[in-house]
Order: sequence, then C-alpha cells, then structure tokens
Amino acid sequence: MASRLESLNQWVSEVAALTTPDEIVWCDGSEQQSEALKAQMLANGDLLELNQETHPGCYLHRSDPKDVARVEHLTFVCTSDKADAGPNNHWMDPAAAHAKIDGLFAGCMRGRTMYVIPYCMGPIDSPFSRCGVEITDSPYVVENMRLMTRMGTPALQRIESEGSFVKGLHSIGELDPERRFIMHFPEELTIKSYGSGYGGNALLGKKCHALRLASWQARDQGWLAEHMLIVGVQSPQGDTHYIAAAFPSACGKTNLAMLIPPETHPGWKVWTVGDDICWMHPGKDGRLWAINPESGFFGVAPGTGEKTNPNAVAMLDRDAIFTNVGVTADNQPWWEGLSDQQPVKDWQGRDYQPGNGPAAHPNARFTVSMRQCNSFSPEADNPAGVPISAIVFGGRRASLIPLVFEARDWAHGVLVGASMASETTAAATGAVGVVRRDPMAMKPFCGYNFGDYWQHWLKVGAGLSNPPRVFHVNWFRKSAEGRFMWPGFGDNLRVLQWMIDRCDGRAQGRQEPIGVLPAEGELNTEGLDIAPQVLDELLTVDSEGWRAELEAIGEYMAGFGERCPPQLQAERERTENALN
Ligand code: SAT
Ligand code: MN
Repeated sequence: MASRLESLNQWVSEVAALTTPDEIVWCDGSEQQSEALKAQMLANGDLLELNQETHPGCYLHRSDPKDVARVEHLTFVCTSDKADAGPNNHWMDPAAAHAKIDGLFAGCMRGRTMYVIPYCMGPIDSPFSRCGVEITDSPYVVENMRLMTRMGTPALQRIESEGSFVKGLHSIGELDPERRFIMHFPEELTIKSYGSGYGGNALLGKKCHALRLASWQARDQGWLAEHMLIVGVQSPQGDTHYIAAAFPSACGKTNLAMLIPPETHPGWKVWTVGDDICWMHPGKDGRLWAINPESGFFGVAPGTGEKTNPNAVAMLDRDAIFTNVGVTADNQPWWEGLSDQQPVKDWQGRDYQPGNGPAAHPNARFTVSMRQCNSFSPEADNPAGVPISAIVFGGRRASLIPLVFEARDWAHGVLVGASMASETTAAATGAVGVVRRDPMAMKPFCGYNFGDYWQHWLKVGAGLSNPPRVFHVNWFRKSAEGRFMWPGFGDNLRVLQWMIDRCDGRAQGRQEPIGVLPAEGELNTEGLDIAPQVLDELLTVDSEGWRAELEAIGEYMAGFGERCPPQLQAERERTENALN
C-alpha cells in the first residue's frame, strides 16, 4: 500500500492488473528520485547530455519522428450524450472508448516500470487548485511533470485529505500513430492516453486536465479554465495591472508573458504569472481572480532568441529539458532564431543539412521551471490568485483584424472571443497556415460543447460587478508585400499600455462599429519606427471586409444550433447593424 487513500491504491492496482508492469514506482518529487531517473534515461538514450559547462543540468530528448505534436484528430471527448461534447470535439461513446483503449493498454507495460505521479495544478494551498494522479510508463513524462506541476509528496497529501483526484492513465505504447488515442471522460474525471510521448498528448496535467477536464468542472462550479497567459504590467508609478491573454498554441503567449519593455519605457516592468493556462474565479469583490495551474513552461523553442524573448534565453542555460532541438559542434542546444552559431546535428540526430529542413523541429520545445525566469512573479504562488483587469483575445491574421480594439462590454467580449480565428501552427499535426475559427483559443481544448461554453462565459460575466475589460489584438498583420506591419515583441507593451489607460479612464478611445479603437495619439508610438500610414492602416476598420467576416461568424455559430446562446447572435447582429 503506497497511499492512505484506499480509492487511489485501488485504482493503481487495477491499472497494474491491466498493464502488467514489472515494477511500480510512486513519485515523491524529490531531487534524489529525479537524479536516479535522469541517470537511467542517460543510460538508455531517452536523454542525451548537453554541454554541461555552458548548460549545467540541461538534457536533450529526441522524440520518435512520427510523434512531434498534439494529434487533434485522435483526441476524443467521451460524454454519455454526444451533444455535450459538441461539434467542436471528436466524440466516442464512453463504453466503446474504454473498451477500445483498454484493449491497447492490456499488457502494455510488461518489461517496463509504471510511475504513479501525484500532482497539484495550482499552488498547493490554494482553494482554486485541483489535483490529479498520472500513471505513466515514460520516465521522460515524469521529469517533465516534475517541472510543469507541483508534483510529489505535498500533492499526494492534499489528494489524501480531499479524497478525490483526476485519474490520468498514459502509456507510450509502441509510439505507433496507428495505435494512438487521447481520450477524455469528463463525467468520470478520467483521461486515457495511449501511443504518444509528446507534450499535451502525454503530460496529462496540461491540456487534458487543466483545460479539457477543468473547463467541464469549471462550468459546473462557476469558474473559467482558459488557454491564457497571465502577466502583471507594472507602470513607473508602481501600480500593477494583471492581464490574461488567449492566443492559439505557438502564437507568442510565452513571448508576451515574458515581455521586456522597450527602451522608450523606463520604469515599466512585466511580471510573468503564467504563459499557457489560466483558471479564473469570481471574487467577493466582483472581479475575476486568476491562478496559473502550472509551475513550468513548455515553450516553443524555434524563434526564441535574444531579440524576441531575452528572458526565455536567460532561463534556458541551466536545468532544462529540450525536446527535438538541434545541437552545435560543442553540444549546446540550438534552434532557428537562437543565435548565429551553426548546428551540426538536427532534431533527428542526423548531420545537419539544410536540404533536410530546419535543424530544430518547428514544434521543438523547452521544459523549465517558471522559477528560473527573471520576470517570474511571486504572485504565481499566491493562493488567492491575482485580480484580472483585462482579458485579451488574439490570433494570427494576415489581414482585416486591427492591431487592437476593445469590446463594448462583457457580452460583446464573449462574441469577440467566440469569433476568434487564427492561422494554424506546428503545435498540432496537420496543415500549417490555414485560417480556422479558434474561439477563445480553445478549439483543441474545450472539454464540452462550445455553445454551452459561450453560455457559461455570459453567465460568469453577468455575475461580476467589476468584470475585466475585453480586448482583441492582432500582432500578425501583413502588408501587400507580405511583411509584418507591427514590430511586435517588446513593442506590444505599447498596446498593453493603451489597455491600462482604458481601464484607468485615461484613454477616451474612438467608437467604431466593431468596438473601441485607440483615438488619434492615444497609442504611445514614441521612439517607434513605424510609418504613419502603416499605423493608420493597422487601426482602420474595413467595413466591407468586416461585413463578410460577421457573416462567416454567423454561419460558424449557427453550426452549434440551439446550443449557441441567442444573446451571442444578438451581439453579432448589433455589430452588423452598426456597420450598415
Ligand atoms: O503540446 S502542448 O499541447 O502541450 C503545447 C501546445 O500546443 O500549446
Ligand atoms: Mn498552449
């Protein structure tokens, strides 16, 4: 017996009977256990040592080349009523799903060790945190979970006193894409994942628990589980506003979360509370209070460099796991956009040849504790969370969508979030660069019917006496020549500054049919190298284009039938009428 909680021991025994591992190890989160696991992985090639002089405690993992991203087409939400999963999810009948995946799990851990990982999503002492146990046969998953969650003995103690937990069963199986499923049973608070060792497919605390299952729990319990970064923006006067921002995977959440203010902004400081997931609860003061359920970053490596994200580069020189990056001649990790050094090996361990494609896989990742980040906010450990002043939605849109606009009010903000769209990225398998609807950046992560989810958003907002303001941004507008029109990165602070001016009543804004845009002179462009006509274009509302966009949004929402809240269609019509 390894736990004081009988239901946990019982489940571990059942899983062991099904998967028949040689050995069972309970993970306590200790340094000792972690060192032993790493030594074992170094011995069997799961991990490769990187240059320990330049990168102490850093290791490289090369995944199976056919296992490099989330697999949305193999990800299922298994609810007793299909309509509860909604058109936004792949669905399977729960009994059929269990039968199918248990067939794969049968005997799959023979010759392997089964690890039992108790973890807590959120600060151990926060009432907003939720716990789970992941069972896995991948030591790489154990080490990643140790960085990404509060894992081990304190989590187990909380689970034992609460008596309930999310059950996550994972096996890498044969890493065969034909024998791969990521299944969610929200009614049973259970996840079963087979056949992949990569990221969100395998680190079950992240997308599977903290978004798909948590969004379901949040709906029942009156809170929001969202795909958002959380930052504190401190002004030279010393006041800090917390902002939560939703962008699809690989659209710059990590960069925005660690933003370094431009030289024109002395005295400004950005604090990182989280870079991917945000749980928000209505507070007694009528505001939304947010925690980051994670304790580490699983960030996209390519494109991360001194210019784009110096804070990330600085935190990656020690105690980090790199997955599918290249290496230099002196065995340092390398990816496109990092430095002028040349790679000698690519992500598959082949001699680097440009003809083979990039040295790092486009979805190559780093895993690191958030405590290593220079901009880490101690508020990330605050059990009460941080109060949210603004919610920001955004996607990659080459045309139409202005640099920034503010929704009229909460209900309009829900429409703005629900009608988000973005070009697809390498974070999931499939075509890259195709514009698709990605409401609240939750398309791959909402554990239930989007119609119900939008209704829940409306309900939560209606109960807030002091709701956050809601904005939409687009850092990715391109000129006719295909060049980005907005410099982005540190200069995005200028846009956040305008939002804070709106929150504090310093900026009047300009009323437009789609919402409120910065009035002439309100966006701080001091020292910014941008042509006035480019800025104009970034802040223009193209009525013609928007009419077409609203029509497409209407069609998209109609796909959710009766479950789509009439209030949302009404908001859409309001905008449409204003445009006409
Ligand atoms: O692979 S993950 O789902 O963890 C990363 C992402 O897509 O955001
Ligand atoms: Mn993400």
